[in-house]
Amino acid sequence: MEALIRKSELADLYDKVLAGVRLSREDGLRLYETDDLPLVGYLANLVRERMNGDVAYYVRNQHINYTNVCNKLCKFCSFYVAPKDERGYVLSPEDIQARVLQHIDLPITEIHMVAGINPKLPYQYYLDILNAVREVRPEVHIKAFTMIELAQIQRVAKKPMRDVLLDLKAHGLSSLPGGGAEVFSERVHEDLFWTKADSEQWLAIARTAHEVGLRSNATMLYGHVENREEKVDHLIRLRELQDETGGFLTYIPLSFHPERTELEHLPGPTGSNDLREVAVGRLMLDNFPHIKTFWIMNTIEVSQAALWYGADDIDGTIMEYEITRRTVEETRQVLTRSQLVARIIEAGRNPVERDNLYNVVSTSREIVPDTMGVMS
Ligand code: V47
Repeated sequence: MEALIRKSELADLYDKVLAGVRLSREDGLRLYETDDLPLVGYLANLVRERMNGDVAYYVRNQHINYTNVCNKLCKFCSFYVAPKDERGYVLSPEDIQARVLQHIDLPITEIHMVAGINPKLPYQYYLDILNAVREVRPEVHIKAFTMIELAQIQRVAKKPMRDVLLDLKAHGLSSLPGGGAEVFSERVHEDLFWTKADSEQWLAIARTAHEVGLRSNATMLYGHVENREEKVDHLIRLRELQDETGGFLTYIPLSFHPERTELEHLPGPTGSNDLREVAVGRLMLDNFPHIKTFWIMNTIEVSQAALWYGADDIDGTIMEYEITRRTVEETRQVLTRSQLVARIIEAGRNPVERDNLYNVVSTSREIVPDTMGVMS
């Protein structure tokens, strides 16, 4: 293997990776351009194993999307409906409690709560829905509100972002998800999501969150109209902010699903694209502790391979994921703990259940047969 790599076009990157030298913008472009995807994966796996050994993290989590009403009209999104559309919904604090109570018997450690930008919701609503979760499930970590939602929450709060974040924290917010970053490019912003906060604002909100002690994730949505330069730029800007704050936990490349969006004519990413994004993310983001392959978007099959291409986290059990469901009816996308553990073991990795902040919850390899759809 060593001899083969020495003869390859990426030999100099191999030396850098072995020596722990940071990869440059030019290196990032070469990782996207090379045909030798297995070698990119091999390099990413060296970093992955150095940072996280053979562990593949997963979490028992529940997703709740509190409203589908959104005034941002992003071309890549199939989830939203415009304000005044009769299909719009808003979950009340009581509805949210009912959703949480549906799964109260399961040892869920994280609730992931995000939604559209609904201009009708007052500041108090956001505090109330955090309280609502905390009342019925006080021990659970609440990961909620993307930087885009936070920009809206600040708008209705009419307070400095720092104070808003401290309020939300006092009401039970424990970390922030990574959504809403899309691709940090003025060109793509103008084309696909021009009404939404741009890269400067996204990064500024993340900085403030990290400063008040809220850890966050970061994403990049790929496979639509972006180009390689824009993706490398995105990764470098995330890396620079991480150098400053150290507040990012996980990077999650998000595989674009064109179905039922304004970009339905696009083919969307392939499995090879998905693996490359995981690998390039691992190699460029040398200061991010974790890289996640989000199995709902990447499929569990590609995610198994991604565990050898730089990913050390596969996300979770996820009940009812609405953002990229294939049809309106199909909202229930679930793998039980046993199914996730079995898939991780089959992929040759060591399953570790984590909480929101990567504290180890369980290292059990027990696989309980799934009876009648009951989670185990
Ligand atoms: O911000 C929207 C993306 C994001 C589509 O932090 C789409 O642990 C694909 O950020 N095809 C929300 N993606 C999801 C997200 C996330 C998911 C899992 C874990 C975490 C985490 C964060 O989904 C949005 C947007 O970038 N998105 N539409 C689509 N058609």
